[in-house]
Amino acid sequence: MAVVKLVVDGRLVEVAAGATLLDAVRAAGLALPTLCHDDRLTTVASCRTCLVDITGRGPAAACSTLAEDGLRVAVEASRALRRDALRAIVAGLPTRALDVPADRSELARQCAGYGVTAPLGAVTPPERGLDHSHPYVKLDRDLCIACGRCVRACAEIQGTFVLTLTGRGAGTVVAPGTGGPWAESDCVSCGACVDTCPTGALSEPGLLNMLPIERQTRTTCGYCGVGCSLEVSTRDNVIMTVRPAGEGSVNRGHACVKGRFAHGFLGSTDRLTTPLIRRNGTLAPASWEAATGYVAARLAGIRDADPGGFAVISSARATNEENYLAQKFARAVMGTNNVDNCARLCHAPSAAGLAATFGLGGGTNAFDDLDRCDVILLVGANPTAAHPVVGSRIFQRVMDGARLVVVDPRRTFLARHADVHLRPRPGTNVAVFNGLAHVLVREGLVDSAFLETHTNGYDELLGLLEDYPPERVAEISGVPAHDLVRAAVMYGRALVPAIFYGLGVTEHRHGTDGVRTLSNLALLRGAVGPGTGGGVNPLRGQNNVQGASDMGALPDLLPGYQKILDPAARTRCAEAWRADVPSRPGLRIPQMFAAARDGALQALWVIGEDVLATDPDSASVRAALAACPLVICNDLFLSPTAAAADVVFPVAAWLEKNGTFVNFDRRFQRVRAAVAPPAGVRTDFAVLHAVAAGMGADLGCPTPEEAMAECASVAPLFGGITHARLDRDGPLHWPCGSAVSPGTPRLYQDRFATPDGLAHLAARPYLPPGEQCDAAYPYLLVTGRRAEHYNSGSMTRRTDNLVLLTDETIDVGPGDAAALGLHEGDTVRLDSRHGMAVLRLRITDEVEPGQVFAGFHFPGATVNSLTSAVEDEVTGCPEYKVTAVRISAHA
Ligand SMILES: Nc1nc2c(c(=O)[nH]1)N[C@H]1C(S)=C(S)[C@@H](COP(=O)(O)OP(=O)(O)OC[C@H]3O[C@@H](n4cnc5c(=O)[nH]c(N)nc54)[C@H](O)[C@@H]3O)O[C@H]1N2
Ligand SMILES: Nc1nc2c(c(=O)[nH]1)N[C@H]1C(S)=C(S)[C@@H](COP(=O)(O)OP(=O)(O)OC[C@H]3O[C@@H](n4cnc5c(=O)[nH]c(N)nc54)[C@H](O)[C@@H]3O)O[C@H]1N2
Ligand code: SF4
Ligand code: SF4
Ligand SMILES: [Mo]
Repeated sequence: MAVVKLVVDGRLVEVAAGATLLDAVRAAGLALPTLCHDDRLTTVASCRTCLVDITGRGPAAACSTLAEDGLRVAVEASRALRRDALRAIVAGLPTRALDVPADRSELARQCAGYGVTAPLGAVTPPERGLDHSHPYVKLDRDLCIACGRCVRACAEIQGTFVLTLTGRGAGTVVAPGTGGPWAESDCVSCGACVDTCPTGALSEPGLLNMLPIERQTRTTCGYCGVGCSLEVSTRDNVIMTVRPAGEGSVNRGHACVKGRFAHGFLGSTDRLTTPLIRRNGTLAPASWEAATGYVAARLAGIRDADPGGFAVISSARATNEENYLAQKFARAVMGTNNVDNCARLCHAPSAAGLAATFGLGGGTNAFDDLDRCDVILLVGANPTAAHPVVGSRIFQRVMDGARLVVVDPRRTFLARHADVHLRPRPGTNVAVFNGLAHVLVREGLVDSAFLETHTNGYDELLGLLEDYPPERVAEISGVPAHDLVRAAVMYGRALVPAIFYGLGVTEHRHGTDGVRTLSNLALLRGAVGPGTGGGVNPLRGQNNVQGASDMGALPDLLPGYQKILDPAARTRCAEAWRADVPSRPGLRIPQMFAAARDGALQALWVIGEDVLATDPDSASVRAALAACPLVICNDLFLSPTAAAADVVFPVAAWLEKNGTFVNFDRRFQRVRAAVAPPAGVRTDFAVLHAVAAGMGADLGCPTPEEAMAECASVAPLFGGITHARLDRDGPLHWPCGSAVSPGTPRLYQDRFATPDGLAHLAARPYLPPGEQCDAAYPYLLVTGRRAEHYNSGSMTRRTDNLVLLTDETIDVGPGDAAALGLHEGDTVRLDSRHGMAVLRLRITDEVEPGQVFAGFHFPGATVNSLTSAVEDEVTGCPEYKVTAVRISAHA
């Protein structure tokens, strides 16, 4: 790379060609005020606070002047230039601008450094007032210096284009482009504008924000699988702000409304703070000793009589260390493999499908590989709502010229910006993927050398693909043949194509076939592993769903995906645990419920999953809980599931505990307690230990750090992962087999991880979904996510996110609504073959005629009483995406 040499305050510095004087000044170890500049944003050079003196040329704005060979730049000697610029800015502001705590205002900080004070006898400028309409983003117009950073952050980081600068001259101020109050704009509450604001004109609510920060804790977001690094500021054990961490983090200084703002649930008045035991039919407070003692005694009886009578659903919301302990409790203390986690409801087909195709059950590439991609194939995922930081990055890539193909029955935000949008009838993915593969072959867009060297199964696949010409695929899926061809050619001709996908692929009767036939496309194109492409990347859901599975909270797999049927793996664990490891695979979540209904399950421990709200066909789940003699539930709140339990343990949330999570691109990251849990509340980790101790068993590893170390000792995939290393070096991608391994952001660079080193193409035919519409149930209901709320909503509904979205709606197209004689806002009743729900009608063109969409974030709306028990034939993942319903006005 070409370098430029120049002199800064007498020191010779070298910077890359194209660097600015600001870069050169920083390279010399010096700093400048940069009030209108943010490295992530377009440069405007309007504030003049970064002026430096170039010998022979005079003053120049460092942020916008290119470094050139031989320049001599004076920084110290030019302080007066910058002080004058700061003075000019301060002169136009009310004096309180300098009272904003320095840790929240770059202006206050720089003025302190340059000795700039509020001018004596300053005339307070005319007041422009506040906009406090929005629950999370507060605007004090009088502190606005019209630097425009917020406007650019909203456009260039978030991609929402809400803001603009209005007015003239000194009266210029930021405002939502719509002109009305902030709350009525399209703002998605990502916080990017607040984070970049250099004066505190934009801030978050809370009186504490008038005070300096007391403590900062770097942790990992506990909502979705992106795993954003967050910097949590606290005072007196209360959270002041949560801000995204910058360089080096997966989120690169961005976050979303959940991780950034939705922490108010921690202090919710209905937080559980004491264990509960059911006595005479009602849950009554009990001491920790009584509750753990009671559970230990009951479980000891089951262990001695019939270990298979116990099952545990471990939590993808909890840490790796807690999941490790939960599966160890099931196996080593209770003697059963009946342990599972919500990956079953979500990406179990990804784990199974990706492992069968490539060898390992995780996504193939690091998220950063997106930067190299020229074509993105986004399938059955709505990251704008569900993984907002990913949604923004994909959108920014598209604005930078990458092509986008979206496969989704709904017209999502990214679908509106796609080059091609394929809208298959829900449940017909396999036909569409086979159709795309057919076109790749027909158009000669396959990488024959890659197929020859790195795959098997090609001939069989070719035979199958003959049955999937675009015209036939159009009949099955409703996707026009010419659109299918355009999409295939776009993907096929890309230099670096990447596939990102979500639950629209997995939550189907043939979800694993969907993952496998989608993976075929990357293989045909040689765009994964030893090829050059962006691979196949599931947008895994929960903060730690990857980790819960990695830790072996699965009925057939030990930590690190070692098969329970493998005697060597069992021996390795048995030696570390000093206990036998049962050899018979255990029950999956749906099988646990079935066993309960059959009277075969004596105790079910549900750690952090609201099965009554989020598992399908709620009526049958309720029957299972009712039939099970002992239901134990760990939760923060009295969720519907906790309310139906016999013992409830009140537990700590992610902001209150220590450990690690694994995010969607296989990154181990540290979780650190920012605040202490409320009095009376313990961690899942402590609860598991206490119950084991009550049974006379020792789970070992008394701290999360030791649990991770023990896991590393039994699971070769994670052999090099320790808390100490994560603290020192930052995140590590698995596989990371030893203390010297740097981790593996991109999998399969030499060969695939299957026994023969080859990737296995899958010849899987299209088979119809489990649910079908008929005259009695004519509409097809798809369920999925809303940006403002998270799964059961237990946390987000206890924050001001509830102001942003107050209830659940059923989304219906304008034509269907008219045909039904229904209007926006009407209360409507949905009936399926399994149950009924009552929702408010929202009319939108996002859904196709004949299809309707609902979230499932408000348990009171009982959306999951509608969904069926149909499941993926390989993994048991529910068919949440296809339910036949009838719609009528609510009486
Ligand atoms: N705000 C928010 N974020 C979340 C969550 C949340 O509840 N709220 N939950 C987290 C969790 S646990 C998960 S797993 C992820 C899920 O993240 P996503 O997978 O993005 O979530 P969904 O909205 O369930 O489904 C994605 C899309 O699949 C489409 N789809 C439905 N059927 C089909 C089909 O047959 N074919 C195709 N191609 N597409 C189809 C739907 O229209 C929908 O737009 O989100 C995580 N992030
Ligand atoms: N109709 C429909 N239903 C779905 C889906 C769909 O697309 N459509 N998606 C499915 C998917 S992908 C998923 S992942 C599931 C998610 O379903 P759940 O896992 O049930 O949902 P959550 O709300 O994430 O969390 C469950 C509970 O964990 C508690 N909790 C949070 N943190 C902790 C913790 O650290 N420890 C403990 N012990 N508890 C904690 C919360 O308060 C909450 O009550 O929903 C599934 N349900
Ligand atoms: S919070 Fe995000 S979406 Fe809203 S105005 Fe600020 S940058 Fe834009
Ligand atoms: S994108 Fe996901 S991980 Fe990042 S802040 Fe939002 S919820 Fe948290
Ligand atoms: Mo999920």
